[in-house]
Amino acid sequence: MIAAQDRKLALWNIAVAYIAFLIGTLAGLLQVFIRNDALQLPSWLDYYQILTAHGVLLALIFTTYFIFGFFITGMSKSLGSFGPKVRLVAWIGFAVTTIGTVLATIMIVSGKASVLYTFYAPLKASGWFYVGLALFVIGTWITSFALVGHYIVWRKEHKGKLSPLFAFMAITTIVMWIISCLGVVATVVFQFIPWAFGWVDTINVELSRSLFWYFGHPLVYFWLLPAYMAWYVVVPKLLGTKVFSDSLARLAFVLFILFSIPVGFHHQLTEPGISDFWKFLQVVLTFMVIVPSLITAFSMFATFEIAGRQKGGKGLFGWIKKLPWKDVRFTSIFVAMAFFIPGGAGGIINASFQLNELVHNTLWIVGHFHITVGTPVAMTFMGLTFWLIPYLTGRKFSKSMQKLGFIQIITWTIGMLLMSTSQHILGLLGAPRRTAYSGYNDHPAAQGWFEGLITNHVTMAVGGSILFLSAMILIYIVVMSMFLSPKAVREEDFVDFPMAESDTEHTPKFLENWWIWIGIAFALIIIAYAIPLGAMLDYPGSEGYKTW
Ligand code: HAS
Repeated sequence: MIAAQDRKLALWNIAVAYIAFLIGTLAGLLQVFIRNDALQLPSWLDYYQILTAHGVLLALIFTTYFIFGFFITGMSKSLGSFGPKVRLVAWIGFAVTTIGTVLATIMIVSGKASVLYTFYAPLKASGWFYVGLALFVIGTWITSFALVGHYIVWRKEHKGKLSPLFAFMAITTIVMWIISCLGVVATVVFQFIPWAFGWVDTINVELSRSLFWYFGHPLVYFWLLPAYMAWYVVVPKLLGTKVFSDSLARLAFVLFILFSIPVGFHHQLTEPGISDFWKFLQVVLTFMVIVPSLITAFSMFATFEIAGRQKGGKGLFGWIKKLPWKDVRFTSIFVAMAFFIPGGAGGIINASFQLNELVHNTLWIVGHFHITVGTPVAMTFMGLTFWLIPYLTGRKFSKSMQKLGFIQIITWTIGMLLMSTSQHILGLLGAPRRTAYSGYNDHPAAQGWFEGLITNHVTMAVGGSILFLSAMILIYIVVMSMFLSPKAVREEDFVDFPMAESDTEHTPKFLENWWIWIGIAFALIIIAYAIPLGAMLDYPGSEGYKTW
């Protein structure tokens, strides 16, 4: 069990994550009904307001707080309890992040920032929304520095040793996060804030979008890597085996530092302000960032097979039956992984220069992010929640909770299959994304989007409603595990942090030489970005628009 003060810190982070989850999923439910033309909002509430709340609260706030709750617990478990200074800095980080979150949320709720989570210029929100965003990012940096400080102390005390795999992976994710946030901080502080407060008249749109996507793509790996940490470190323990290969796991993570950042242009392939050469280069680098995910898929299959065979599984596939299907902590994560097979394939389609033309501004992309961040990541976090909160509160995770956990992941799976499949197909049929109403005054092309079983906005709404039901079951489990479930008293009732052993005997030491990886990462960033961003500095600016 980790120190009580560290548990408190982690629990506060997880609590804020789930408050954001609750409001964010409610916004999601309203959205699918509006897009289905089944709901008219009152005049004081705007579709884009809800869409912004949904994106910001789920994609940014829920994920970030949950990730830090998980990191704090795992770092304290694997490296030992935090010292008083580390704890203080982590609390300051939490406070600054939360001030930023509250400020940005107030601006969204009061209708002053309906600019979606990508806040593309020249849409112009209240300056305080951008101040909130800046504080949010700076707060996460402060918490990150606390965790890095804890890691540095450990390394000084264990000279020449490789750090535990969990800590290594957390630091890799943090390094990637800090480097990538430089882009969003630059655009928010130097472009958006002066413009939104009226200190300058115009904003350089192409530059702001490029700086956003310099951050926006590694952002998706900031969500994914903690899920991968669970796959590499937690899953083998649940299967009763070791990490398949410590070196391969570390290699996959450092490849994310190198290749996750210089690829942001693949979100801007349809924009005229960037020349084809730079788009092509970044598309090639995008295909490099697929490699560590393929390494992860390989490692997972190997882990499953080894564990199944150790338990007596015979023949080509006999080991599958030996996996612990009745353990919701495992099954939830397995389903999450399975979703990432089509999710990743969709990403490869998006990144293919020509195919992107077909899917870019359509519901296909919405389908893509629901089967990447919305399931592989979110469902892994759900699988972690089932034991992480009881571990931190010292409460039981009873058999009835386990059953409820199964109902929750089954409903999430069904809801997501219905919703994301119809989103993908509707996207191919031309249904746009980021739009409030999809009926288009009964235009024949739009009417087709209300026909067919899967190619139908109604299917999407049914899926969305099932997802909302699932989210409420999860909230019930969270509240029970935080406050109401009976305290564990007997030894066997205590829920532990499942952290698998990892053999570092053959792991090359250079994998933990950060200067090599940070150095190469910056070299790649300069190659991919210096010239095109430099050219953008001369682009004319635009006035702001408030379209809502
Ligand atoms: Fe993406 C757009 C390309 C991964 C999220 N992406 C988005 C947006 C979001 C997002 C939110 O190139 C929308 C942004 C917006 O608002 O405009 N994406 C990729 C590529 C990958 C990728 C190449 N995306 C993700 C992940 C996300 C995420 C991860 C969130 C967590 N994406 C794009 C592109 C766009 C884009 C373009 C812009 C589109 C546009 O035009 O706007 C790759 O990282 C994917 C690699 C993954 C794999 C899969 C490996 C499979 C594994 C599972 C193994 C399973 C096991 C279980 C072991 C190669 C590891 C076995 C079970 C059985 C049942 C057999």
